[in-house]
Amino acid sequence: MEFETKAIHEGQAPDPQTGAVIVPIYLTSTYEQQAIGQHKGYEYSRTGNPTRNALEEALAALENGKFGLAFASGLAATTTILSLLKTGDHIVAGDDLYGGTYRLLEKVVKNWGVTTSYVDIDHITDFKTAIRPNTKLIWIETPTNPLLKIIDIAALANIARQNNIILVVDNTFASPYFQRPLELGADIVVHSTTKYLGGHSDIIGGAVVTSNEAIYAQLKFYQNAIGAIPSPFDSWLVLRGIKTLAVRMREHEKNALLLAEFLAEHPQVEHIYYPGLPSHEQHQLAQQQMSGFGGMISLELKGGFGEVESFAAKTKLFLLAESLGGVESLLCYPAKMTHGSLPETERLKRGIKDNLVRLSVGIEHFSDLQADLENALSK
Ligand code: P1T
Repeated sequence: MEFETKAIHEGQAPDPQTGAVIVPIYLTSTYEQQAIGQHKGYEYSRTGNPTRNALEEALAALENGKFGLAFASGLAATTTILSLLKTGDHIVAGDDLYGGTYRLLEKVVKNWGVTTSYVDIDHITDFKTAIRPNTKLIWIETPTNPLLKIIDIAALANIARQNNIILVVDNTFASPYFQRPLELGADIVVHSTTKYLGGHSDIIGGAVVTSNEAIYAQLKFYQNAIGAIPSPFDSWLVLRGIKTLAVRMREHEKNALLLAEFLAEHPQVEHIYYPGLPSHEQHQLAQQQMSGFGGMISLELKGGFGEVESFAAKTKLFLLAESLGGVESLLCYPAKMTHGSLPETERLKRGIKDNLVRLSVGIEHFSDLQADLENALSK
């Protein structure tokens, strides 16, 4: 089955009892048991819920994986994965990643006695050098948040396999429509479903997909034991979002490419980051491992914070807000918003400058979005 068909049908067969074409929202916390120890597969909704199960099946199908798990947020999914580690373990992470993931690693996971080394995403051999005898996990995003760097997943999967290390890829920015890390050798894929999978900026959610049965069994146990699960209603909203993922992603990308080309030529723009532009450092790699370049653009404006402030104040369609991946266009200032939890020195070391702006390009008409940016960039 092709991606578009899976998105509409996998895990979403008509309800056997009523024929309802759409998976019902099972608003129940518990299930009657026929006798002690005898039930219909459901005991308690933290452990399992039919609406969530439908979402989990759909998620697995989209990533071409065997098992899916849904969570209350992207960070809930991340925390559950990181719970696989024990005191004394070590993580190697790409240095460009969501500020909240960095905060979790440095302010929470470090307290468990699990440390993280950050490696420059541009130098894959540095990952090899950073591996220690106690390294258990490699964590990357590609494209990265917010600099949209690309890392060779297959090459990194080889390094991970040779060293018996789990490779986790946060696939939030690409979505499974444009990139499927498990096919390239990653062990676990994680998503903030808040973004493209949900697609309408109306829920917070997370997902994990893997084809490794042992990892799945552990994570399934932790999903129930830790309890960071999504509600049936939120599960249903993500499931509904998924149905239109393919058509939305095509529109996000079409608009983003045109806007990136426009911005690259604009005199007020100092630098542009979009993997779909031939000028992007890893454009060829992006072409190889992704089937499209996505809807995220970052840019550095000529000038500093003052110019960014005025730009953000002038856009009307690009709303100043955290998050991404919804149908509406958003503008974010990473230094103070998504990456505000990084100490300034760490932020600057990673190349997140004071004049960096991130755009989540929505699916409005391109000409309106271009006019909005053109107006905001005018002196
Ligand atoms: O917000 P939450 O659903 O918990 O997802 C966390 C998360 C994980 N991974 C990536 C790549 C992310 O971008 C995020 C959340 N990011 C934003 C809110 C943002 O504006 O970048």
